[in-house]
Amino acid sequence: MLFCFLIDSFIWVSAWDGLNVQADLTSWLAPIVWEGTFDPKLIDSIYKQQNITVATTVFALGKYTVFLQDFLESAEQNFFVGFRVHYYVFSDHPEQVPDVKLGGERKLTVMTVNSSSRWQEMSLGRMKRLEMLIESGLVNDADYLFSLDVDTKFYGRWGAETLGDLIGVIHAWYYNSPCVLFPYERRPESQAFIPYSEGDYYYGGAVLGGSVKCVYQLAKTCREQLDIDAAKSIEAAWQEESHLNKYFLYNKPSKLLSPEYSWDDQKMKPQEIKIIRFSQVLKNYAEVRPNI
Ligand code: UD2
Repeated sequence: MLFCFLIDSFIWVSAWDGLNVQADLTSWLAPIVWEGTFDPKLIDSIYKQQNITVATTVFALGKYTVFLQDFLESAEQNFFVGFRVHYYVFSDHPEQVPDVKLGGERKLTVMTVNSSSRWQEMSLGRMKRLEMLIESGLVNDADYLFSLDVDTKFYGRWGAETLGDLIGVIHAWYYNSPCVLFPYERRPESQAFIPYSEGDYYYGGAVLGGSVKCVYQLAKTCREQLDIDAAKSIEAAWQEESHLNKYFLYNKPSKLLSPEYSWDDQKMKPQEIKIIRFSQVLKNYAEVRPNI
């Protein structure tokens, strides 16, 4: 177990008794899902008996609609195959949402939203839209809800092993870093502030999920915190990802997904990562974002 603390403004990292980057339980006894920790057929069959529906939101605003085709096609090959899945695609260019052939019992609803001139707003507006989607009652038929980045692709199975009340993913770039190096928001003026003395995991903003009730609480709280920051003209270091990290620090996820579930195509696969299931694709930021 790793503890970080500050003494006389020096940062010490103690109890470095083997930072086990591949532990499969957290210190609050939540499972961390790695290849080899579950039986895919068994776990799918358990949830299939429950006849569940998985809602999945994805946001494609501005030029990010170019990522939709690969995202949806690869999801159809890998994401909850054989389950009832309902995609909600939020876009300011609904006409650019590709017509991807979906498997039986899978559907897609396009949600038209207003454009924005700043990519940061498109990214952090997701919490508010998630909150509103749940309040609208549209996802009442769903048991679980995921929100995923669109500039991504599925490369491997993603199934019922990822289900639980509150789900976060460990960020691919920080799963083997000490917590003092996590890019949490460090300014006390922000609601996302986390002092150097605290922290356990750094979670990626590309994936969040859980029961509809728990995701609602998360989205609502993060939106409220984002609004307080906005009123003070503060934007957290990593926008809503910073607020998500704050939320998960005090509202622990009931299950964590290993970085297999949110890799980055820019990052070489080290030996300890057995499989990459979902990954951020390479993108030319200058080409796809409306501002720097
Ligand atoms: C990181 C996070 C991302 C988010 C962001 C906040 C990972 C892998 N990614 O990615 O989840 O927390 O930091 O700064 O942890 N979007 C649009 N149109 C735009 C810009 C963004 O639709 O013009 C949406 C889209 O769904 C995209 C998401 O917002 O996937 C996040 O934006 P990003 O992928 O450009 O952010 P990035 O790569 O810095």
